[in-house]
Amino acid sequence: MVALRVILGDQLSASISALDGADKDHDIILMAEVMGECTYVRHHKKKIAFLFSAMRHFADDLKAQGYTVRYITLDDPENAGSLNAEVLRAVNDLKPDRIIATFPGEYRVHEDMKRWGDDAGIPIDIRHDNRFLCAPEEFQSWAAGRKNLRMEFFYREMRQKYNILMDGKKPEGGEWNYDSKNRKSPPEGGLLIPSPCIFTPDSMTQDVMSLVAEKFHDHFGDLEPFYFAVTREQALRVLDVFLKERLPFFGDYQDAMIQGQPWMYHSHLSFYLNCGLLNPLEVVRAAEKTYRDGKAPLNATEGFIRQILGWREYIRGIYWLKMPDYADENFLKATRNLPWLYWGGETSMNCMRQCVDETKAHAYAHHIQRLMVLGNFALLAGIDPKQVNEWYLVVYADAYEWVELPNVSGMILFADGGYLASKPYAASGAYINKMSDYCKNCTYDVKLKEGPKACPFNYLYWNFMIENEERLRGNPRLGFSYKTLDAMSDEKRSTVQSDAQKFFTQIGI
Ligand code: FAD
Ligand code: DLZ
Ligand code: SF4
Repeated sequence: MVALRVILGDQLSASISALDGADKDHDIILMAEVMGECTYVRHHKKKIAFLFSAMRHFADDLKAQGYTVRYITLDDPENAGSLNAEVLRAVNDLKPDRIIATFPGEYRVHEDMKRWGDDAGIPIDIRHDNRFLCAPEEFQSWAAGRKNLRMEFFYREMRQKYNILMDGKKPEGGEWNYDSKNRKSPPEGGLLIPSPCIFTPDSMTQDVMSLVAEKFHDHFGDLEPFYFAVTREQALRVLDVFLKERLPFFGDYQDAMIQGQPWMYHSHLSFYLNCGLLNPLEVVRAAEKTYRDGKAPLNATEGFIRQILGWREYIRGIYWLKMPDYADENFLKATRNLPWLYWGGETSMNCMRQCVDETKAHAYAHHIQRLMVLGNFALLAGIDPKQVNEWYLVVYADAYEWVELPNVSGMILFADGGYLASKPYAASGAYINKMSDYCKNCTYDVKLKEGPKACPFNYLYWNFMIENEERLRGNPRLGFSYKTLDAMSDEKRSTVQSDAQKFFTQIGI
């Protein structure tokens, strides 16, 4: 019996279920760099280089462990261009008896994968992705009968299930959530933020970089300098340095944004978690140990663990629960085009420029930049969810549809009508001014509400409330905003609308 065991680019874990029970003497592992996966959306150059290099290093590790690996490089003259075609080609060449794969991260790939067996004329075994902590079926049972899902309750169950930060049956310290102690504004005198953990590209990464520079020169984003971890050993080093240097301050400055500081006290682990170099449970347990050893406070540790044990699993649960319809949701009927400024076009909005420039340079932006600057703008400007989703999937090195789509359609755009979030995360310039130093260097004035010098977020916020009045007025959490809008004079309302229209014309949407 010979099995063809397929490992995708985001399944780079030695414990991946596709390898369970592998017979090193007979089975063959297939890994393939394919144009189809790089261009179904035109991924950021750094993201492609990162994944190809991590794939090649992982394949070498497997070979060193005695596996037979059929690794197809992008420039292989025989490369058939897609995962489907590479699986078929391998079956034709190697004549295996069956195909074994692990459940993929995207709905479109799962639809294809289900057909691999029939297309090849042999059975296929698609196994659970055991790296996640809540299986899609388990999430479905949790969600059954609930009208609105809220992460907090899901998270508490996950804490108990995995016995993380528990004191017997009670949460450690008596509270489930310490956010009231988190989220400080950046202090006036600045912060001493440690440098990120970076790596010099080895010859394998350099080969990949040349390939990416040649084949994807017209994709968005800077390829160089390249400094990501590309092996498990390096990813473990990033984790270690995070726990020592950044975790203690993670909670305090979780929502802070400082010009020229893309990395802040965040972990920068999403790249490695999402492609399999790190396992979420090992990261969560390592953070808990740091707290138990007295090396990080509870508010920071709980806040960090909640992101992985809570948000990450919850987001994935929603994706598999709601697909494929979720991708077409547009509750607010938003239809404007994504403005060119998201691709690096000129803008006078300093916050947007900083976040786009950092995204272009690093294929990374931290959560609050994605949510409250880039996302808030897309929400207030009424940008078509399809275009916003595509942008987020392209530009971040940690983006796969299972995690990108619910964050974009559910969390920032309220496109699902409130399934994931109880209200839209809409905010005026005051929020950005409170949590960042961007406004100090902006040509707009965050204190002005109208006119050409006013911060666009200020009038876009009210324009958004007016444009969506019919759909949002009934939301109890927006009661205060609609009360304020009701008290607005007709003249003020029309100034808001005309300022917004002028701004949309100016940015070409
Ligand atoms: P940290 O701030 O250090 O957080 C620790 C970990 O928690 C992250 O590595 C991540 O695994 C997890 N996490 C935190 N928040 C979320 C969340 N909302 N959803 C899922 N996991 C979370 N994350 C992605 O991994 N891929 C994406 O494509 C992605 N797209 C996003 C789009 C939008 C509009 C928003 C608002 C958020 C998105 N996120 C995405 C979530 C979050 O912004 C990133 O996980 C985080 O910025 C990654 O940086 P970090 O590793 O330094 O995170
Ligand atoms: C993102 C990505 C890219 C850019 N390239 C490849 C590739 O060439 N080969 C591969 O197996 N996987 C790649 N990936 C990751 C896949 O897109 C990912 O496995 C699916 O989207 C499922 O999550
Ligand atoms: Fe952004 Fe407005 Fe502040 Fe300028 S003034 S940085 S546009 S929030």
